Amino acid sequence: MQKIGISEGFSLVGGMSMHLNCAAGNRLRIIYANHEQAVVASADGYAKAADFRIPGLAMVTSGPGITNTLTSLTSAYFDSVPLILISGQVKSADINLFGVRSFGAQEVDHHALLSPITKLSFSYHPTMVTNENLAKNLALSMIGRKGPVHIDIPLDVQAMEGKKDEDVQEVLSIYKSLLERDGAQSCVLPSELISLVNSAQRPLIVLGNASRIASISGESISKLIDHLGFPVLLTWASMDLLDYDNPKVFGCAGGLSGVHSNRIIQAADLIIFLGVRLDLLTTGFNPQAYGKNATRFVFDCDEAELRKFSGKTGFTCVLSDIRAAVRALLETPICASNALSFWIAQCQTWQNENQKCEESEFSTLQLNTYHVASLIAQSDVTRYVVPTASGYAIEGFARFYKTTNGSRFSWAGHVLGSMGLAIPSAIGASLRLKKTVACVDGDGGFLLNMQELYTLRANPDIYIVFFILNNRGYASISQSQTRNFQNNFGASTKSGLAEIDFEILAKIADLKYVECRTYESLKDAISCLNSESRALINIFLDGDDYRGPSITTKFDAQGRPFSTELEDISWR
Ligand SMILES: Cc1ncc(C[n+]2csc(CCOP(=O)(O)OP(=O)(O)O)c2C)c(N)n1
Ligand SMILES: [Mg+2]
Repeated sequence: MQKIGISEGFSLVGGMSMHLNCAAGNRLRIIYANHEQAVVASADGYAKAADFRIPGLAMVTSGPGITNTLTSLTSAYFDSVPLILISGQVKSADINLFGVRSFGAQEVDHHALLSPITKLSFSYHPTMVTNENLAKNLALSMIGRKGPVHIDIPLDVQAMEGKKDEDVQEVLSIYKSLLERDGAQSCVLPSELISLVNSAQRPLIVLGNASRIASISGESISKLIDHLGFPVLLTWASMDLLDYDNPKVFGCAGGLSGVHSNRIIQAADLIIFLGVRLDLLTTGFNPQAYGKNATRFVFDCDEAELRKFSGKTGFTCVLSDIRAAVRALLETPICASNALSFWIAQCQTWQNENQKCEESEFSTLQLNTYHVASLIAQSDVTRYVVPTASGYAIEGFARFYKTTNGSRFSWAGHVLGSMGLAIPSAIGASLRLKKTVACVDGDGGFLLNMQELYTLRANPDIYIVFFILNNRGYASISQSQTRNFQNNFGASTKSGLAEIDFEILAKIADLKYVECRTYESLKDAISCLNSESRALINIFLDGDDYRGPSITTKFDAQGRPFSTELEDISWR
C-alpha cells in the first residue's frame, strides 16, 4: 500500500484480521472507525478528496466485518471511487468446503457477497498470486472506470512471510506501467461530429463527473471550454468542475433543476456528453427525450453505460477513455461563428431570467435551504463541502449551491442516495485535506452513523463543521406521504420518530454547538469559523418546503404514472 502512495487508511479491527491490523497500525496512520459501513465510507470520502488520484484504504475483519460494509461499498462502486478493501478471513483450513450455512467461525463467502459491488474480489497468497497478477489486481481500482477492489487474506496467509523486496519492486513497476498505459489511450472522433462542431447553430457540451474521476486537470477542462467555445452544462455529480459564475456554464439540466438549464438542453442541436451516465434522475426518467432536438454524441469508457442507447435514434455512442476524448476534441479545428455568439447570448438571457425568479422566490425573511446554500458557498472557510445525497440536502441544498473560486462539492455517496454516509465521508475528506470540511446532513440521516462522533472524539485533529438541515424528521418523505396518503408513517415526530437533541450529540465529539433560526444568526455562526473549526450548527428549517421547479409524476386516464417533460418545468 505504501509503495502505491497510500499512507493513511481506515479500519475496524478483529481477530481474523489481527496480523493485518498489526502491520497497518505499525506503518500507516489508521483512523479506527466505529462501524465498518463508516470504515468504507471514510475511505470513499478520502479518495474523493484526493480527486480520485489514489485509492482510499479500508480494512475490516471477516464475516460481520464484511457484511457491515455492503452499503458503503455499493455506494463507492456506483460512484466509481478507487478503493482497496482488505479483509481478514478464517484460516485456509477452516474455509467452508461443504456448502453448509455456517462453518468457519465468523466466516461468510466474501467473494459471493462482494463480487457484484466491486471491480474484483480476490484471495491473496504471496506465492500463489504472481507479481504480475497482484499488480494488475491493484491497478484495476485505478484504470478503466475506477472502483473498489477487495483483497481477502486468510489468517494463516496473513502470518506468512510477505513478498520479497525485489518482488514488491516488480509489482510496483508493473502497477505504474498499467496506469501510464491507461492514460495514454487515443480516441477517434466520428467524422459526423467533426463536421457538426463547426456547422451546428446551438451546440452544447455536457461534462460529467468522469472528467474528475479520470483526473483531468482543471486547466485541461478550461482549455477545452475555450477551444470549443460552446456553452457547458454540468451534472449534480460534476457541478463543482467549473465555477457557477463562468460565463459559459449554465447549471445542470434535469428533473430538479433550473428552468434555463432545461430550456438550453432541449433547444440544443448538437450535444457532446462527456462521461455523463444520463441516468433516470438526471434525464427526468426519459433519457431518449434529454436533448431531443440535438444530434447527440455520448462518450464513455464503460461499454455497459453505452448499451443503454443502442438502437435509440439521435445517439452516437463512442467507447473511449475521457482523457483521450478531451485530447481529440482539443486537436479538432473550430472556427468561431456568429450563430454561436447568438446562442450563448440566448443562454445567458434564460439564465438571468431564472436567477431573478430564484431570488424573488427565496430571498425571503424566513431562514430556508437557499440561504444555507448561499452562506456556505460564500464563506472562505467552507470551501470543501460534503453533502449527504438523500432528503432535502439533495433536492434543495444541491440545486442552490453555487461553486465559486474552485470550491468543491463532494457528495457523500451520490448515486446510491443512502442516508448516513455524510459523517464518515467528511471524516475521510478532512483527514486527506487537513483542514475544515463542511458536512451538510439532514437531521434524520445524521443518526445513521452517529457512532462516528466517537471517532471524531478520538481524533481531535479532524476538522469538520456539521450543518444540520433540521426539519424535525424525514421531511422529504413525510411530504410525499402526505401528498399520496394524506397521512404520515414513521416520518415525523407525530408519526413515530423522536426529535433529536443535537446539543447532546455535539458534546460526544466535543464540537462547538450553535443553534440558528434566522439568516443573521447563521451568517454570524459561519463568520466565526476557521480552518481548524469543529462545530455542529443546528439549522431550524420549519415550513421550508418549496424546492423550485421540478418535473412531477402524473397519472394517465388508465391510472398509469408518467413523468412530466423537462421543457414543461416552470416556477410555480
Ligand atoms: C439508508 C436509507 N434508508 C432509507 C432511505 C429513504 N429516505 C430517503 S430521504 C429519507 C429521509 C431523510 O431524512 P433527513 O435526513 O432528515 O432529510 P429530510 O428529508 O428531512 O430533508 C429517507 C428515510 C434512504 N435514502 N437511505
Ligand atoms: Mg429531516
